[in-house]
This record gives sequence, structure tokens and C-alpha cells, in this order.
Amino acid sequence: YKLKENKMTNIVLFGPPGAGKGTQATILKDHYKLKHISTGDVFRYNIKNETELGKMAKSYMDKGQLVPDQVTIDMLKAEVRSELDGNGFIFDGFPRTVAQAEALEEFLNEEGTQVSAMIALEVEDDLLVQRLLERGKTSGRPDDANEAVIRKRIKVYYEETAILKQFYLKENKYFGINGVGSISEITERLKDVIDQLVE
Ligand code: B4P
Repeated sequence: YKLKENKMTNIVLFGPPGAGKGTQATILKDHYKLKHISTGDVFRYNIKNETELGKMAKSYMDKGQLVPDQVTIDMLKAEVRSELDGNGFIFDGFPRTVAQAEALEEFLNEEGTQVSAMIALEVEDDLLVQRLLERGKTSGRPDDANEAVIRKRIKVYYEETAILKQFYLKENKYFGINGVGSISEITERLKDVIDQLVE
């Protein structure tokens, strides 16, 4: 799979916490042979290994807040640089702020590529809370453990992240799909969008 007019296929999976980004990215990366970058996973890896970055990130994540932009952007760039010879990327959980979106655009341009599409998974808040509480029973993730933190993450999404829809709409790169249904139904909806971009 290669993007029709471009060197790489770079998909941003978008949506509120619990919308299914990580779930779908894991499936799509194998299907399209893309590198999956989840900033949440990279932070959790650093937390597990007790790195300085991990200690810092944990203090924000446990409260349902975003990790500061500069560290997140630097981390993302390092991940992208390690895989620039591949087919492209699925970004899962990045960008989450306007500053992150601008940094991504500039950085990909420098590397001779760009975001192909942002695809948003649309799911209502109560279902998000339900999914995350369910995951919290087994994930061991402190940010899934209680409803107040989950509600805080959703609030941060509407305050800081949701605006990115406008950013990509302006560039004609925004696609919204219904994120409610079985995991395989949603994968099919995503493939319908992505198949129009790749050959
Ligand atoms: P993330 O790791 O990105 O976590 P998330 O928003 O909860 O989404 P995730 O991908 O894990 O869940 P999914 O929807 O797949 O972020 C965690 C924290 O890290 C943030 O709060 C922030 O502090 C920090 N962070 C990460 N990126 C950052 C950035 N760029 N800038 C600053 N800070 C950043 O799935 C949720 C659950 O729903 C799962 O249990 C799944 O099994 C279930 N599910 C999925 N699809 C379903 C379906 N169709 N039906 C039923 N259940 C489904």
C-alpha cells in the first residue's frame, strides 16, 4: 500500500479517550504495513522503566492531564526518525494540541512528507466512560481507574484537542466516522476511507 501521489501514507487516528484509537491502530498497522506510534504507549513504556521522562509524564497522566507539548513533540520526532524508510505512520494519540499539530506538519514537511488524513472516531461521552471503566478493571492503568479522572480526560479533549478538527478540515484532510459498533465493523469503516487514499 502506497499513497497515490505521495511517498508515504500518514494517518492520524483521532477521537476522545476510549474512542478506539489504540484498538484500531493495532489492526490497521498490520493491514497497511504502517508503523504505529502511540504517544500514550511510549509514555507508559517510560513509566514502566522508571526513566526521567516516565516520572515526569506520570505526574500528568495520573491526573488526566496532557503531558507538556515540548517533551511530547521531541519524543514523537525521535519515534518518527527511527522509521522514515517505511510506508508511513499511524499516529494514535498525537497530535492532541494545536502546537503539536503545527510541529507535526513542519517536521513532516522537512522530511518531504505530510499527513494524508485525519480520521475521527465519533463516540458519545457516556459510552467512552463505560469503555474506559471496563478496561480499568484489568489494564492496571491509573488513568482508567476512576470516573473522575476519566471525565477529566474527556474534558481536556474538548478544551484542547477537539479544535484540531478545524485544523485538518481547512486542509481537506478530515474524515469523521461512527465509532460505535463492533471492533471489526469500525475497522471496515476506517478501511473504506483509507482505501481511497492508497493504491
Ligand atoms: P492514550 O494512551 O492515548 O489513551 P486513550 O486516549 O485512552 O486512548 P486509547 O487508544 O488507549 O483507548 P482506545 O480508545 O483504543 O493517552 C493516555 C494519556 O497519555 C493521556 O491522557 C495523556 O495524559 C497522555 N498523552 C498521550 N498522548 C499525548 C499527547 N500527544 N500530548 C500530551 N499528552 C499525551 O480503547 C479504549 C477501550 O475501549 C479499550 O478497553 C477497548 O478495548 C475498548 N474498545 C475499543 N473499541 C471498542 C468497540 N468498538 N466497542 C467496545 N469497546 C471498544
